[in-house]
Amino acid sequence: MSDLETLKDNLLAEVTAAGDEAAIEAVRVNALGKKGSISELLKTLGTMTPEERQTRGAAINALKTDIFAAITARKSDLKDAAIAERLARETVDISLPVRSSPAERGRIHPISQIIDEITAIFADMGFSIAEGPDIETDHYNFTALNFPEGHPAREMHDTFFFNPDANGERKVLRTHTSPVQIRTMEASSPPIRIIIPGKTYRQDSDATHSPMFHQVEGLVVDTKSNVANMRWILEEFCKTFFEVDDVTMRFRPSFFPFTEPSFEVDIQCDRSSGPIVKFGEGTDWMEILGCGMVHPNVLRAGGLDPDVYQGFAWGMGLDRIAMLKYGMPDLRNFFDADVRWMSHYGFRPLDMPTLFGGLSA
Ligand code: 2U9
Repeated sequence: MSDLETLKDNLLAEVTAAGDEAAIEAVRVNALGKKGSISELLKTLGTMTPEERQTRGAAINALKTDIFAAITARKSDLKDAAIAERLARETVDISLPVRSSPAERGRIHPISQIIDEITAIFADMGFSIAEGPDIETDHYNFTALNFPEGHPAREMHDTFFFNPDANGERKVLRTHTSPVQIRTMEASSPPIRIIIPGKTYRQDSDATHSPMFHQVEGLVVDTKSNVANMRWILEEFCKTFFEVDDVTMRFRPSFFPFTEPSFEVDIQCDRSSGPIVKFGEGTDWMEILGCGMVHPNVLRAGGLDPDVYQGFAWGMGLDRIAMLKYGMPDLRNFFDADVRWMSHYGFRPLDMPTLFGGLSA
């Protein structure tokens, strides 16, 4: 047997033995690659006499053609076999139930839901949302809001103070969202209609108080804003928020440094049937917010002339309102990040509160 016939038999045996696509590729490289056995033989063609080239040269080329055809055929068979094997392995049981999507399993925190509900109501009345920093200067948190230096009301807020910076300035965790109203007055001009939902901080912790809590405040500034406008807005808000046709509200005189006159507002309700309070009926009263006409000093601090503009503002703690509306007994659960609590009290992410769809439907 000639050397070419021996080589051909060996290579065909290797082709037959190749069990997968990687193995047949290795056979191809060994035979037909740059330094492959057949390629090396082809290189000798240049050194042959014309007679040799006619016999041995033709035999080498025939060998190359046969081996190339054998490799190509085996490659195709192995590829088909790999696909067939994968199809057999990767079966799908179409009778299995569909796995629920994260959008279906996840829940919206009741506080986020309450904020979405309140912003939907005020957006419908033409209000926009304003935001500001949680870490505030003493100026925006107190001085601009008519809390004079050394005034006892500063102490009433149980403020978290930062250590003084290089200039001796002591920043605070904002004790209310009111600094955002000052920043908005400075940055824009009336008419202003904003609501400010956000986190606020005071040193207080029990079943109904958390050191981080949530507020929504509102501010309207125009040339003729008055207490009657404020009362209408707050009544409309309460009717929509508590999802009742009518509410009876009581405005009691109060004191806040940033408003004059100031009021605390109670809403008539029925507390006789457990933790879920019924609104729009009953003979009990529940305090739900504070409000008042913006103090002239506060308008001035915001860069507005109190002889031209007047405004009204209100503030409401969100955590207690959420507890009341949805019957949650302990505020501390809000911040435990307990999945079981969330799956019970949380809201479905696609059930966005809208006025036309029903707020908490
Ligand atoms: C500016 C001017 C006036 C916001 C107001 C209240 C009354 C109020 C409390 C309710 C419960 C805070 O969460 S709570 O403890 N807030 O009673 N807030 S008037 O008045 C402003 C705000 C900003 C420039």
